[in-house]
Amino acid sequence: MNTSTIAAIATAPGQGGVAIVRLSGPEAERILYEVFQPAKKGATPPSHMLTYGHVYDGDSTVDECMAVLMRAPRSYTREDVAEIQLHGGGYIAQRVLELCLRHGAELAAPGEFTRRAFLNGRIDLSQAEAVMNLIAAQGDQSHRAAMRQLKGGASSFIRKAADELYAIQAGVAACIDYPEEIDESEAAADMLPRTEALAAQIDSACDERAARILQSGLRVALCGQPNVGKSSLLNALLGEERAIVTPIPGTTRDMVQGDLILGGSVIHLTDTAGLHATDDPVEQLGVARARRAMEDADLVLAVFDQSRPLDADDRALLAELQGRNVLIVLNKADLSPVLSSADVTALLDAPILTVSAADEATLAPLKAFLAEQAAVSDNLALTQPRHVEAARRAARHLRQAAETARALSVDMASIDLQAAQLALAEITGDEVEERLLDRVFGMFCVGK
Ligand SMILES: Nc1nc2c(ncn2[C@@H]2O[C@H](COP(=O)(O)OP(=O)(O)O)[C@@H](O)[C@H]2O)c(=O)[nH]1
Ligand SMILES: [Mg+2]
Repeated sequence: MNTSTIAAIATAPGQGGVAIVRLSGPEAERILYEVFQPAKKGATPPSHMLTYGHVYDGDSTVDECMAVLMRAPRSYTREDVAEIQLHGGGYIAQRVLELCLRHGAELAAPGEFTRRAFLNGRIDLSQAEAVMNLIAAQGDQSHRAAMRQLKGGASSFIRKAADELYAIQAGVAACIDYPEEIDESEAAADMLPRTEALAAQIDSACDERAARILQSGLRVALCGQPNVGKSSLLNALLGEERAIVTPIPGTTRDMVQGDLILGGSVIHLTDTAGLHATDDPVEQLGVARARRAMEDADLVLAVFDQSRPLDADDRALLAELQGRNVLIVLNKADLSPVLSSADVTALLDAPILTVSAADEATLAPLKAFLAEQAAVSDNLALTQPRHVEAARRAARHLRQAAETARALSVDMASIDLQAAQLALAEITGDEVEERLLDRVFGMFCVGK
């Protein structure tokens, strides 16, 4: 149990309608009524009742405000929690926070309220992370995934897997403890298929690509020769003049990036300098960055000017894109065509769309394609990179256990089974080290 009472400003910095100072811990009630006086004199207000009053600092009135006390365990942290709703603005909130500290509260660390909710058993670790994901969500898709996780979607999948693993472990333990009653081959016949099936089930709940898209959006790189209209396309998709567009080849030297939301998913677009031989040292750096962006991308938009024939650089680009996830975009559809779809798809087997960056209407199929690429199944059990990594590790240990049981003996497999169990427990936080908690909660904002 925590004995300290923590305080922080829970609202974002800057001016707004309301700013909230939040307290949690055994002294929350005392500190609240040291700094806040209800307008209605008499008995202290009941728990969970929003009350009108003032914050005073000695004789001076700091603000007119509302405050609420939520007594344990019916609160976010399961401790006594108090919130003071002040007029928005940095100065008042900072001054009220300082008053709370002067009366004995300690400044909260990032994520410390949620960390207490976890340590006090109100939520598990994957749900705590869901809180952070909800705050960070930029689109409907990542919001839905975070909400599923907060409701315990990942936890219930992992708990079921852990239960099955306990049952397998119990079988192995029985074989070790009662060698006369349970013979080795009998134990193996039960343990092997169940272990392998569990590994397969865990693997199928993992999707690194989906987890990454939910976390940071679909990464799309615009590649192609100078002057084909990459920057124009970026601007047209973003609906703003983000990148500089000129008829002069080599205008874009550095990478220009922008996010847009399509079908509820975040699309992270990177415009590049394009790949071509150049003597200009600045352009060379731009080309190197373009290549890196292309390698990091989930999807490459290979842009061509359909009013020009393919040249050697175009062919080199198409060769380089072999084996990647590519959409070929033939731009400048408003000009008379020289290049046909077949000319390009003969060199690279990839989907193809014809557009004009200058004509909004032609971009609809491109937007639909991007939205489809970024869509993630709503049925995925694990949608967070940390969870997917731990689950993959658990599945590896399970397959290792099966291998050991086959090659050596069933009892030798118990070490790998235990390692798998620990990897699963990391996800829900049933088995956690302080260091893991520091890593998870360190990413939160202060006041949550
Ligand atoms: N006619 C026509 N011109 C375009 C189109 N898209 C881009 N351009 C022009 O092509 C030139 C190069 O465009 P830019 O976006 O800078 O190409 P980038 O070098 O690939 O980034 C500019 O003069 C644009 O106005 C298009 O769809 N149709
Ligand atoms: Mg450009």
